[in-house]
Amino acid sequence: MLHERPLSGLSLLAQPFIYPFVLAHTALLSIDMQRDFIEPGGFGASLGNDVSRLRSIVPACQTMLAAWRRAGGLVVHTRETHRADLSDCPPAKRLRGNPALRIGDVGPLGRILVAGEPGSQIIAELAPWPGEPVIDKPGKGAFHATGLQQMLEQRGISHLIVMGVTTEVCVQSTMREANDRGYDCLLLLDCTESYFPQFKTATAEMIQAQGAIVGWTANSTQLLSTLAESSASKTPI
Ligand code: C5J
Repeated sequence: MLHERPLSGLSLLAQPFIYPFVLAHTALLSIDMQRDFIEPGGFGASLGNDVSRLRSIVPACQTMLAAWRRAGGLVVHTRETHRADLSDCPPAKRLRGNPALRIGDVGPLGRILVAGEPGSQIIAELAPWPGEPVIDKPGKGAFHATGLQQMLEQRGISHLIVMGVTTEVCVQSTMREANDRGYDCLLLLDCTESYFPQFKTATAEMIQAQGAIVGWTANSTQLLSTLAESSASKTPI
């Protein structure tokens, strides 16, 4: 089958310049595409946000996931969740937000941001496939207090292509953590969203400014083209 052949030495048109990567050393990181952020009744909605903004990226994320899986690339998912006893949720985090519905309180999607509750699940359209790593994280950044770095090291991953929500919180925090650890990161702009459009724009600008000081940005169509061209060039005539 085509996808069993490793695709190597790929590159895509990105900002501020070309992003080179090797498929076998690159993971697609899908951040916090959970009901708690995307559906009414969850954490995001409890903070007064319009969650429909986040749902708008789901079709692009689905297309990207399908193409990446078809190419044989590693997909890693994250979820922002806390233990049922909230022992991994610092009071400094819990006591901010909406005093009427805090992390751990029971809302329409179960206990807010608690592992195993309906709200903590990744939405069905972007659900992990069996065998794909899922990182439960108590922080905004996916490296804080998780085994993500060790898992990526074990798999020889040096590059992260990032999608998910929200752009300026968990996505940007994770990219900054990854950048400091030496990963080359690219953010897929049409596969990430914020409750605040101006925050998404600002995040995209600050990531790729100053010669990719945090990383690269591109639309998923660029990555889809790269994967399609690479696949076509390997098809026997
Ligand atoms: C937030 C996240 N926004 N996943 N979490 O609190 O971005």
